[in-house]
Amino acid sequence: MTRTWFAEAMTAMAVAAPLTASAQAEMRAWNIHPDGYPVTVAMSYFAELVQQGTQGRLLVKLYSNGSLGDQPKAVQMMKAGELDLAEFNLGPLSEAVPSTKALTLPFLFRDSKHLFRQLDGKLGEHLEAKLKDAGYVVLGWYDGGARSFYCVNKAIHQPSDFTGLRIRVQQAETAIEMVKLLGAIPVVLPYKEVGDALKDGRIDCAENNLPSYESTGHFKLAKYIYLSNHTVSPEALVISVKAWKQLSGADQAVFQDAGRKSAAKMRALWNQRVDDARAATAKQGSQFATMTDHGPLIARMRPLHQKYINDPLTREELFTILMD
Ligand code: BDP
Repeated sequence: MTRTWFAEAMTAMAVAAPLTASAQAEMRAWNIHPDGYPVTVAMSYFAELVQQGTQGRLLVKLYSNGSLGDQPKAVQMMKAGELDLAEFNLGPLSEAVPSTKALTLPFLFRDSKHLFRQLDGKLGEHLEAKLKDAGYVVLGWYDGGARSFYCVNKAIHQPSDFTGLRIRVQQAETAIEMVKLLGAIPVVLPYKEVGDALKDGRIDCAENNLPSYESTGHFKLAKYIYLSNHTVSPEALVISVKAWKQLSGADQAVFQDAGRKSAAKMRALWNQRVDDARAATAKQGSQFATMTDHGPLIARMRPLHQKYINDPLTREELFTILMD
């Protein structure tokens, strides 16, 4: 695949003449979710705001539903200059930016409110600087939801029920370690393969937030859900530093403003979507077990928490969060 139309247009303009009022460039944006999902709605809104704010000079074309591939593929494409923007989950993204791993630890944030109180302040600025060094400019922090486990054949009620289960996780060290500490077997799989793996028995369980549990149809395959809410971490709307540098200062301001507004929209849509997903899946047979005592599960995570407290790359972030 060649570089994006945007990159070509910008390079040509730099050589030829300043950007004229009528010149138009298209930017490519990646997203894993389907139409109607809060992330997709918010990204479409972002695209609209960019188009308005640049008087139609810059168009953001949204490739949703993972039509360009999974997140690891999108990361590669962004590096190669084949993608300009994306909405990334921090789990896999943090593999490229280790200091952001702190935010992907299980049982760190109580809920999204707790998360965003931190992320919309100094901690967010700090992480944004790290992500920028790694090639990503954060335009908005989206809600990644609270993730819980769901299984095909077995209802989970307590930590010992996890023993020996094969659980799909994202390509993220903290998720892999978490599952090991539960006495289960982590199976790393791309998001789009989880449904088939639940069907053909490659995995017994997966973990995700309720809107994804519903939108992927996993609820039809794995009806036993254990509301552990173990991970509450963000997702980020990012633009590659490469594309960012090709924007004028005025256009960068348009993108930043559009990013902020799209994040506000996404977060506003999210909680309702969680409630709706729970009601819809329960109606179709999903069985929800609530975790009454978080203590035993948190106790199992101690080595993981300890590791990140000891690691100079994540210690500062963790202390900032824990002191809140
Ligand atoms: C969803 C996230 C998406 C991840 C997916 C996963 O929104 O970015 O790719 O989980 O588990 O909740 O891979």
